Amino acid sequence: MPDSLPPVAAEPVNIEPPVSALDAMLTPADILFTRNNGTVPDNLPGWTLSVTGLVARELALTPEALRARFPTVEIVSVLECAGNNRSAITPAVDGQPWGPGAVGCARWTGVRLADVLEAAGVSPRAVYVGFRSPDHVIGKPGVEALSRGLPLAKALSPETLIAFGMNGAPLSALHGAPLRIVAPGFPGSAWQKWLREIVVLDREHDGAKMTGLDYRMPRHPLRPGQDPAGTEFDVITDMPVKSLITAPLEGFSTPGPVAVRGFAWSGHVPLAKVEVSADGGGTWHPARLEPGASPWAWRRFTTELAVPPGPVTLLARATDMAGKTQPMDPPWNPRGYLNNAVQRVGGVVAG
Ligand SMILES: Nc1nc2c(c(=O)[nH]1)N[C@H]1C(S)=C(S)[C@@H](COP(=O)(O)O)O[C@H]1N2
Ligand SMILES: [Mo]
Repeated sequence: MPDSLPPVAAEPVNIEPPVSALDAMLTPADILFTRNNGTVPDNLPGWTLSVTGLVARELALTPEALRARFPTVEIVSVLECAGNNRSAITPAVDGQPWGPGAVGCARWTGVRLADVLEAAGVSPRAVYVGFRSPDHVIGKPGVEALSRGLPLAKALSPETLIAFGMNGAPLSALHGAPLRIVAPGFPGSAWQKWLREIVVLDREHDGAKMTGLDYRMPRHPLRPGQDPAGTEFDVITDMPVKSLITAPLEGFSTPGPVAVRGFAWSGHVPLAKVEVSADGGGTWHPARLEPGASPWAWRRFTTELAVPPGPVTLLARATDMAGKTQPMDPPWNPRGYLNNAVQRVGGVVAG
């Protein structure tokens, strides 16, 4: 990774770019945030992907055999960590203290997970697929770092890939080479990297970080700071509507009118609109919304705001087709997931 992207924690490797680096339709591989719950497996010889569990025919495929056997598809999709912008949540919560940059959008190349599952012959009893990888907890060889999965319906959905490429190049080690899951609309945690095993199951997978408070949301809202004991949690299966102002940047100084731009995206419910405010949310102005490269890609928004000279805070608010909109303040939960609160960018309009 470039020296310009400082790790927010030394070990495991977790790296977040500044918002200024995210102002591109496709996020370059060395700019995209990286999240690793344990070690980063690299250059492992003789990689084989196995498909086992409730299948008619078990499969064992090298990455080359996978590419030769199934059609190659490409999809542009946002990848966002469920904990993106967790650091803005109060009272503070445990977890990687991400700012707003644990998100990006890339072109992913791979094969459909559905095609591979079809070749294996999924049993009618199957409801879930589990994933396994060789990364382990730092200092604890043999202890799985992360073993996530997908509901069968999402595993069979055409946008869900086993990817080997990103932005036209082979996947890098940090982004999951040789094979990773791409699950558009799901949180980054479901995008299993260094994929080596797919297990077809008749119940929700219970691998590392599938249970307890990990990547799960309370079924009913909690008060900020509330003890979650006795609360039921569900695996996160959809990402909320959200926007990111990429220009101007915090601390800007510019003459008016102020040109505002950024990106907006949502999970499984398509995006409807983006609005921008320069008066703390009193009035909202519609932004132009450009088409996305795919239904799963982020979309550029732009607008110019006539703002009187002086200090100003810019806000952007996206709304999805179901009418859900970004809240003004972060919703609280014990691990600080799914913070899609309206972002605030402060600066000065010169007279
Ligand atoms: N095997 C494995 N896969 C993983 C992880 C991990 O720790 N181990 N982290 C997950 C999480 S929490 C996120 S947000 C994404 C990040 O993908 P990236 O590093 O390519 O940005 O990978 C996911 N896949
Ligand atoms: Mo994540």
